[in-house]
This record gives sequence, structure tokens and C-alpha cells, in this order.
Amino acid sequence: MEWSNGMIPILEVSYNCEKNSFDHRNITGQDGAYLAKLLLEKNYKVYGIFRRTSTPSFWRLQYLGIQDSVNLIPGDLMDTGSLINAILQADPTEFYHLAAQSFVEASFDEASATGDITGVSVTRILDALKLLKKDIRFYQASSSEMFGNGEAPMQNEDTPFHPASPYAAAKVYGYWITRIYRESFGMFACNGILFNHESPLRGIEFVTRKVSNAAAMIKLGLAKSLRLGNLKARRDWGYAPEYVENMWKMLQNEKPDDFVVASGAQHSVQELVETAFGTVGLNWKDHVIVDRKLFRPLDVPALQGDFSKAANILGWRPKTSFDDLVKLMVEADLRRWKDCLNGMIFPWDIPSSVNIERENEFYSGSRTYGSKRRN
Ligand code: F7E
Repeated sequence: MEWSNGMIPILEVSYNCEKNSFDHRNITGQDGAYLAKLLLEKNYKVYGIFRRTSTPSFWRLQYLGIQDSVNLIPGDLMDTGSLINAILQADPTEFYHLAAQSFVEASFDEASATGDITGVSVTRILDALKLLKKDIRFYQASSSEMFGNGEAPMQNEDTPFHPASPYAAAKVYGYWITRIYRESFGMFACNGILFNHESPLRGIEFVTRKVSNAAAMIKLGLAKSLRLGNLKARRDWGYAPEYVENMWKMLQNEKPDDFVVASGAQHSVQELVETAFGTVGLNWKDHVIVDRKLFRPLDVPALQGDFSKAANILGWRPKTSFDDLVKLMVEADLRRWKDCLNGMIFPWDIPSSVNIERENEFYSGSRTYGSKRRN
């Protein structure tokens, strides 16, 4: 069998303001895990860079049953030497850069660190690749957050950027440096402009998973309420495993290019809550508390992506509807909590030994959480 080397950094969200207490839940990201699975199915030899911490956790890779199939290499986005070492070890033909401080809200508190990790690090990787493997195919995880507070009701590859957070500003930098290396050095470097993409492997601090987890816990009597911020925000939510397939398709295209990846539909956070609680037969109004502390200093009001370029050139279309996505996430969390209550031990981002009431507070995922934990 022919092997080709694929390389995926699986560092998503590992740089967080709560390093001591938070890191161990998030070393490997949702997209890295799904992409690794896809590439393994395509007979790639997969390498993943992870950031060394005192308590590493690879629960997503374990959950998908692929941890032993991925070659893990320690590395750090802030350390060019470690990136060079990883590239030399893996000798990859494709490089998917998925790592970032990717929680928008945290970027308001750690703006310059987010700029360095999420933005400037793209240049560190591109420089290392330019020196060592200039003919590589490179994927940059760009984000719909770059469109921010712009005017266009639907966003495509030609829509101007109007970032509304330090995270989005860092992603705009990463987007442009990728294009600049493509245009000035002739590198095969692509931007996937991904709209929100979710799954049962999504981090608990993002709104979809926070809601699916809470709906499951409340249904089982493990929690009573859920605190949320801006219920009016509207997003274009799709299913993550379908989006990583598009990443791969971009790197198989005959020429490097940039693509919007979206579901094309838009829903509010309130609709998300209604659908999630409805899945378990609950009325969201009995449980959801709007908490001003969870509002962001600046929030993007609405995003909706036009994926027609990806459909025309790559032959890609989203398949899972918003309702099905929310349902599958709630059902996954319900199943996990039931298994946990039955004493099962399995890879998950909520340890089964926790004090559930306290954890529920913990998972309210906000700036207030940070100060509570420090006390
Ligand atoms: O927020 C509102 C919040 O944190 C969605 C990242 O993957 O997708 C993600 O960024 C919306 C916002 O995702 C809560 O204000 C209300 O309007 O799930 P989120 P995000 O910020 O859209 C993009 C494409 C990325 O690139 C990012 O890396 O939901 N919202 N109440 C809340 N959000 C959170 N997290 N928690 C709440 O309690």
C-alpha cells in the first residue's frame, strides 16, 4: 500500500487563560480529531502536533478510536524550533493548521496572546515550511468571524472583512499571510473560511455544546438551570465532520484557493436552545437565565455563509440540518451522562467523579468562571 504523509496540528484551544485548570480538557481539538479520522480512512499516515502539558488528554482521539493510529509529536506554536522538528520528523505532503486560541470571548481578555498564537504563528509555520518543504500543500483554518460586523446579509469569498474581536483580527492576519505566501512565494496555501461547525466533540465552552450538555443534565435531574448571554446572536451552524472533508478537498484541488464552508442557513441562539430543550421534552423558558455577565464586549450579531464556490469547484455540500445537528448533540450528551451515572468510564471531557452542581457552574464558560476558580 502507498502511504503519503499527512500532518495535522491538533492543538485547538490549548492556549487558554485558565492554563492550570483548563488546559487538560482541550489539548486536542474537535476538527483535528475528525480530520485525523478522515485521513486515516484515506490511508494517510497521520502526524499530529500536540502541546506538552503536565496532564495531557487525548479524549477526542480515544473517543473516535484512533489514538493509537496517530503519530503524536510535541510542539508549540510559539516555538519555531519545535515546529521545524515536527516537520522534519513527519516529512508531510499536506499540512493542516488548525491550532489556535479559538474561544472568541477569551480573546478580549488575552488580546495580545491571541494575536501571537492565532495570528503570528501562521507565519512561523509558513516560514518553516518555506525553508523545509516549499512544495507542501498548506491549509489555514480561517474563520467566518473575520466578517464580523460587516453589512452583507450573506458572506462569500469576496465579502469585505470587518473583525469584531481580537480573535477575528488575528484570523484576518492569518488569512492574509497565507495569501501573501501563496502569491509571493508560489506556495500551495489555502484558506478555508469556516462558519461555526459543531458536534459531540465540540468544546464545552462553545454555545452549542454548553446548551446540549445542559439540556441533558437538566433532563436527568443533574442540574436545574442554564445561564447564557446573548440569545439574539444568529449563526450559521454546520456539522464538523462534513467540514473537515472540505478541508481535505481544498488541498486536492488543482490550484490553491480560498473557500467559504457553511451550511447556508442561519439560526439564533434562542432557536438553538428551543430545539435542544425540545429534544428532551423540556420548555427552555423554565430553565434558561439570561446573564448580562456572559455578553461579550462586542458580539457579531449575525452570520450566514454562501458556500456556492465550494459547491461549484469542490463538489461539496452540507448534509446535516440544524435540527438534526442539535438533536444528535443533545442525544450524545444524554447518552454520556446516563453511561456516567451507570458507572461507566469512557473518554469524555467531563470527568465522572466531579461534583455535578459545581461543574455546572464551572461550565457556564465565561470570564466570571475564571475568577471563581482562582478563589
Ligand atoms: O458563540 C452567543 C455568543 O462561542 C456563538 C469558534 O469556533 O465559531 C466559534 O465562534 C454565539 C455568540 O462561537 C453564550 O455571544 C450566548 O454570539 O459558540 P460560540 P463563536 O464565538 O461564534 C467561529 C467560526 C470560530 O472561528 C471560533 O473559533 O453564541 N452566546 N450565550 C454564547 N456563547 C458562549 N460561548 N457561551 C454562552 O453562554
